[in-house]
Amino acid sequence: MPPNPTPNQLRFPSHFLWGAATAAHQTEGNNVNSDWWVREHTPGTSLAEASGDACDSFHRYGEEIRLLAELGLTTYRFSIEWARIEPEQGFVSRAAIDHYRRMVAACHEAGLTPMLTLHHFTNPRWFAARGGWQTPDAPELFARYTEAALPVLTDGVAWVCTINEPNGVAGAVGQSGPNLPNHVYALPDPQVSATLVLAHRRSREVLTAIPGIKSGWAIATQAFQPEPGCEQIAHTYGHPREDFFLEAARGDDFVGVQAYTRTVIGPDGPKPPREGVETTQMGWEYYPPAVGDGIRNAWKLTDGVPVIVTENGIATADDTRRIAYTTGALTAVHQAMTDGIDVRGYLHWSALDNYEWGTYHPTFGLIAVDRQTFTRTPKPSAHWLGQIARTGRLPLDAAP
Ligand code: GCO
Repeated sequence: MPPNPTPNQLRFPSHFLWGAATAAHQTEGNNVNSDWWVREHTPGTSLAEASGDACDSFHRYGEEIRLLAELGLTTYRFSIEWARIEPEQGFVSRAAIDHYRRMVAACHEAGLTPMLTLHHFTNPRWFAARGGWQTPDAPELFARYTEAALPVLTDGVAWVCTINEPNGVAGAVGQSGPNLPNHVYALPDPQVSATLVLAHRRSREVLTAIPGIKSGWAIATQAFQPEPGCEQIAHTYGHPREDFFLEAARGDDFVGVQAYTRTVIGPDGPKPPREGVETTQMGWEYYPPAVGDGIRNAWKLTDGVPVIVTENGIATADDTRRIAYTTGALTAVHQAMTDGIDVRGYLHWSALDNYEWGTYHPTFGLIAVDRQTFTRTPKPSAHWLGQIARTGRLPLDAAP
């Protein structure tokens, strides 16, 4: 770690990846062959809004890629959509492959390092209709999709995330629904958790055969913090929801940590945010150090696999809180690195205000998107993070 220039700044290494992240379904628009599109349009759906055109990134990806590079960021994490690449089982769309190859090329032209996610929550309709992750051959089908996507990945993509938040994917099958309180993380279905681990491994077998690709998966870390005497309760609660998936990342090239808030565990399990604490548009406690907890848990449970923060951010309409939150989060990242943890990068969630799985209300973006014209407008936080990326120095004057 380079020494800190002044007490009011923290310095990051020059090779550190600085970026922002999105996911296909949340930004592309008209993802009509996906199970989420079906869910959004099923009569009586519990979702408040459908994704519709989203940010029209399917056509306008070049704008955000150019903007992120101009801001000073060096890395763009986005996902490619299985439902577009394989809209019917066994039919691989060359046009979709070409589309994603153009996105990778646009990143290279702009000087951005692309990180690609193969699966970010959405499935092709046909995959969902035949049982999704509950079928024993799902890992095989996912491996075949990984093979189909290789022409995109072999265009110079160094970082590949197989599955985004498998703990969320398995949780959605295990225990979910509108009645689950906001502070309770859904309990994954153990069978689905095991299937996802197999899918991740089969996909990595395909990827590790390609020189130059580093692969891993990205886990939702939840900073379970036991009250005194509640350590065992926290372990029992946290293991199937987080630790199981981090343990499965042992031996991977990297592990993605995604962190937003913490969950305090009392004698009766998870507790809602205390009365009066600041919460975000998601109803989550404003807690910037959460990412530090996630990094430390990942490092410990993987026996030292390099960490990349693949998502971290805040849903807020007040961009000054985004800067304050991110200052706190990056301070925690820096502290983990000072303590000897190998953290390779920080990718903010999200590059754009986008579709938050049922609603456009929470705004996570560094860049605002006009819902009528699709005009992209960087917020002050985007310029602020870009400046940190350019200089490798985090100013502490906006400390939370
Ligand atoms: C997730 C996803 C993102 C979300 C983000 C904010 O964690 O659910 O990876 O798609 O938009 O986390 O909730």
